[in-house]
Amino acid sequence: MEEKRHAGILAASFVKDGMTVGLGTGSTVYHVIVRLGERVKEGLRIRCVSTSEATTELAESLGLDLIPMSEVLNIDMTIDGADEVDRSCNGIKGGGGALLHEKLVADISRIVVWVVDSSKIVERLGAFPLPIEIVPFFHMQLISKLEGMGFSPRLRMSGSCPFTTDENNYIIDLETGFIEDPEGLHRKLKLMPGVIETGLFITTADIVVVGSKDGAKVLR
Ligand code: ABF
Repeated sequence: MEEKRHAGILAASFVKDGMTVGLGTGSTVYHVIVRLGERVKEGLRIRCVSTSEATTELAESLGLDLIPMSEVLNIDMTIDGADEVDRSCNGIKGGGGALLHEKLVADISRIVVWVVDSSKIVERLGAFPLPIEIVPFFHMQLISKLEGMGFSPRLRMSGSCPFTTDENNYIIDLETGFIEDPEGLHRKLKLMPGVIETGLFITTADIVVVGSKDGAKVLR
């Protein structure tokens, strides 16, 4: 989609020589990684931290210098996608199943850039099912509790088996409806035993790049 490519190319232009760059996951970040691969061939010197096996494979295929998360305490800039972004730059992420690593990489990043197509910008979060990463051992109990809370929880499947994250955890997708208080819902879910992380990213992004059919602009 052209919007994704325009957003990715603009975001990749923010990366400066010598940076440590967090690489997110998803089809928009794909264009960021491809553009960074081109810039590295033109002489850009960066080292990258990946948020998923899919991103690792793509980055390695393009000759990007990847370092393990265990070797970095600070990241200069992370560029990632999102499923929904509201006007306060809260987001729902995790449609791609990498929300835990994405949130951890963002946590040690000086600057977080989200790249999205125009369909991702919403007035209120919640139309997109909210992914939460959970402990497999406790998934039935959590599904039962979340049903009781009215969230219509669905265990994410991969074929006939539960989907497993890069950390071998499960993901439950929740129908939350429009979320009045994203931070409050995040805290409520995060406190539930067995919930590892939620796909609610509260004011995480410093910059949001929104693609359009004829270019891209910075939302903030
Ligand atoms: C990733 O980007 C995930 O959190 C999210 O699901 C995905 C969506 O991005 P895209 O629409 O660009 O594939 O960060």
